[in-house]
Amino acid sequence: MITVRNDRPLIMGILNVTPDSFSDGGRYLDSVAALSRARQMIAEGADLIDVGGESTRPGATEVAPDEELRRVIPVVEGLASDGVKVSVDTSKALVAKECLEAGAAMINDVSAFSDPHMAGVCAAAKCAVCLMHMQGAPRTMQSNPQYRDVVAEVRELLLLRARLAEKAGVCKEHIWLDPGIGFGKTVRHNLLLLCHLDSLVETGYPVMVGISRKSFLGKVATPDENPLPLEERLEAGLAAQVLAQHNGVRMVRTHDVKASVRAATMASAIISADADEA
Ligand code: HH2
Repeated sequence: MITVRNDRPLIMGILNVTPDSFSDGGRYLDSVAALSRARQMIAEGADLIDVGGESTRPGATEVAPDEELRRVIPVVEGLASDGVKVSVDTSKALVAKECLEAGAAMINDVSAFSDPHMAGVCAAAKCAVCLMHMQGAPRTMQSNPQYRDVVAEVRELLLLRARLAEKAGVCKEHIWLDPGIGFGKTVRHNLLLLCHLDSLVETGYPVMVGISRKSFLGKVATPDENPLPLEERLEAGLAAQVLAQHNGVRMVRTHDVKASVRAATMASAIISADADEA
């Protein structure tokens, strides 16, 4: 069971067991290195670890289920046996099923249950689920994303998928929504979604967000026309994270656990200062 924290948003540490993820691709392909990275993130304060065996970065190509399983299962088993809460970043029901049997507590689906078997698998396992919004598919999603009203459309699609999940037997309390920053969105779409997170929070489902190291940070926070490289995006990411927290987000997906925990704890102390006084 993944339960929200009252003191600060949950911090989900990212662990990509892939050769091609945009930030940590190729670093944790070996399960010993992956487990050691996960344990480091837990020591830094991560509440759960999101294990991914398929990159969803713009332009990424699909991975066969067997290969995805070969990458993630040893890591899921290792972490679950340590008592760590594990989420698996997958859009395939087959992969989700085996990971849940291996001890995963959450399925993080960037396609919001596009696989028709996913809802049934998650309902049977009584696991937490994240339904994330994406326009198009990773290979082409950044070519020319268009919306009439990005905030309303993202909310509409996620609510539809959440209701379908509930109909298939997933408990309402287990469903998280995520606007999918960078998934078929321009810089302006990302900013609008972050500015209007309340429109998702109002739905009553807990909301999570993944901002960490994404390219829009480098495009917005640069002092000139050259986007900031990956390793220079931390401050911009933390600013966005803190505002997301202020707007009601209950979980943050991040590569930089130590910094995210500290920023969230500080923001939380300010947000709740009046309540603490009473
Ligand atoms: N972003 C990425 C992957 N999974 N899941 C959710 N719920 N929200 C996100 O914003 C999100 C996600 C992309 O980041 P990353 O895992 O670092 O890269 P890659 O997809 O290349 O593995």
